[in-house]
Amino acid sequence: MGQLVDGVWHDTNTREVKKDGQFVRNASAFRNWVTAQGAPGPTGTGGFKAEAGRYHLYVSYACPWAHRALIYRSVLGLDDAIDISVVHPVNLENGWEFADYPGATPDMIGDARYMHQVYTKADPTYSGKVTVPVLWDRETGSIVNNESAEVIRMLGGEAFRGLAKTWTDFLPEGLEAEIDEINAAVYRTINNGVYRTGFAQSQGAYEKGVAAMFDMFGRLDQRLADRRFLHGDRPLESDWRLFTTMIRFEPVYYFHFKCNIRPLTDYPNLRRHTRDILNLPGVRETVHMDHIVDHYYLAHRRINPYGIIPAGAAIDLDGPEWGPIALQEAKAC
Ligand SMILES: N[C@@H](CCC(=O)N[C@@H](CS)C(=O)NCC(=O)O)C(=O)O
Repeated sequence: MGQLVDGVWHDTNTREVKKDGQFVRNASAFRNWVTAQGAPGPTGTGGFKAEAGRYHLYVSYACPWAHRALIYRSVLGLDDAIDISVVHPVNLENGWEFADYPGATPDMIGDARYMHQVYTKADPTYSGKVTVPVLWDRETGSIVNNESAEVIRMLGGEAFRGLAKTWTDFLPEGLEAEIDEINAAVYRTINNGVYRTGFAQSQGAYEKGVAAMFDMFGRLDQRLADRRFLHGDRPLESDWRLFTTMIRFEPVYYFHFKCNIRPLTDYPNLRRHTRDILNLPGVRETVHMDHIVDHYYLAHRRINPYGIIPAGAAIDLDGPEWGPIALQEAKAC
């Protein structure tokens, strides 16, 4: 995982570890907003009017942050309005790459071989990480935004409402504060918590991360005991944000990031929530387990140097006994 420095790619590790071994994620760099008439949004500059066919999403099917944007595009019916390019799941010394892999695509906008070339097209002197998702604007030939939390607020907001075939409000008035509060706690302990745990470089930082995560699992499991989704009977923004991490938990984070204080089966309501979301219209087709498993186990060479994929990572998402296949086989013995 390298980075760009003044527009030049360097295969050096990004510095996101503090002295005490704690992983701290850097903020995303492009923060403009697409709005109904092109007026400036909460951050960045204006000029990005919502129009069908104008915007493009660069994603990895492996990535939980990009998965948020893919889910909004699919569930809201924005697939005709916004097209996508999908990178190869295994990002090594050149970062994300457009290369042959089932489901991956070439760069559908330009002819970039690497995602870092998309960033330097937007800003030839860009310095920083080269991440997905990226919301690209064909008209200005630049990146609108590369922060998934904001990309989904745009896709689910008023700007794209007229372009969405099956628009639903995932951020209803009156619930914004509650949603923001849950989002922040889930981000800290779970969405980013799995990385904080997995990329920790000290025992203390790891233990802090994993304890906070499982404490949150307990709280969410309780919250979901008497309601189907986090805020009631239909999924809202915080449900989607929780889902993209939880669907990766059993195949990946449990083993790879050592998030293993207890199995997820000890949190039946939380696990049921993940499964319920998976079965909602438009969701299953956004989940590509081959990309997910190959990305984490084959690309993170610092924490899995030989690229061994644990046997328990094979998950049956479609059968009635949803869950790790090895566990089902063990039960059957
Ligand atoms: N805060 C960003 C994070 C995006 C992110 O870190 N994406 C990962 C993939 S899961 C990435 O592209 N990493 C490449 C790198 O760090 O070099 C967001 O939510 O959009």
